Amino acid sequence: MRFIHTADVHLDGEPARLAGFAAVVDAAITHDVDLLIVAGDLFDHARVMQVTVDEAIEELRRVPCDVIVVPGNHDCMDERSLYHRVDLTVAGPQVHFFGEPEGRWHTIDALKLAIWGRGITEHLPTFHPLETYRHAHDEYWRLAVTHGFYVPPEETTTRSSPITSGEIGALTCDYLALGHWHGFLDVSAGDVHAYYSGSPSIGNVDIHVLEDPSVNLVTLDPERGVVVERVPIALAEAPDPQLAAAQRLTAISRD
Ligand SMILES: [Mn+2]
Repeated sequence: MRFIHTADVHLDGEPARLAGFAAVVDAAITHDVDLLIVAGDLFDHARVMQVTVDEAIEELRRVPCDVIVVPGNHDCMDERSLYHRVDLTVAGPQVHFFGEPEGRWHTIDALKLAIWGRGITEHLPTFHPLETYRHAHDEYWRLAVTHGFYVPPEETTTRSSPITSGEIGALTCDYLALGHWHGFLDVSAGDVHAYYSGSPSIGNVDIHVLEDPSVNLVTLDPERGVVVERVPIALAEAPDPQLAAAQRLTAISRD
């Protein structure tokens, strides 16, 4: 069984960001995967225009496999959330949205796969995305999907939605799909393969990480275990370097 993990698409009406998401969907089709995971921040903010929502739904409609979407901090499940007016599941029965405050498990029996997903309800230092994870589904491959700020071993943070290395190592899943950091990053701990995928749009890449857009292609194999490959995605149009630089400046000023 193989899946693609992406995050931090930040759709906001900017063509480069929609192109990034379209390239992710193309990759899911090309690699013929069984599942696509979007680990938060599919949208950039709660006030995106309906045309941007419709473009996202059109892309989700093209996905030929199951799709997991969890909210991030930019599209979090607070009282102003855009998900109170946007139902992504209208794109088709393949779309699974995880809006529950405590998270939930979802199983796909045909793949012997269980997915725990939880989005951000309030982006605060006191909100620990992994806090409500509970072990289940012994007999299946287990994935967890969430969004937050990674804290290495022996370190502490005052940043919002922290995910500590200790919390990752204490999970009982095979792979943890993370969003929030805009570059590829391996944060595996204990027996848990944990990764950030980075953002699929070059225009989103923050000042710390400037790299070609990619997704994580993950294979779950009974003999080889969890195999993670970082694969480049093909943008329909190469991003204009000046525009990309301007977008990076915008991203920095927003931080
Ligand atoms: Mn984020």
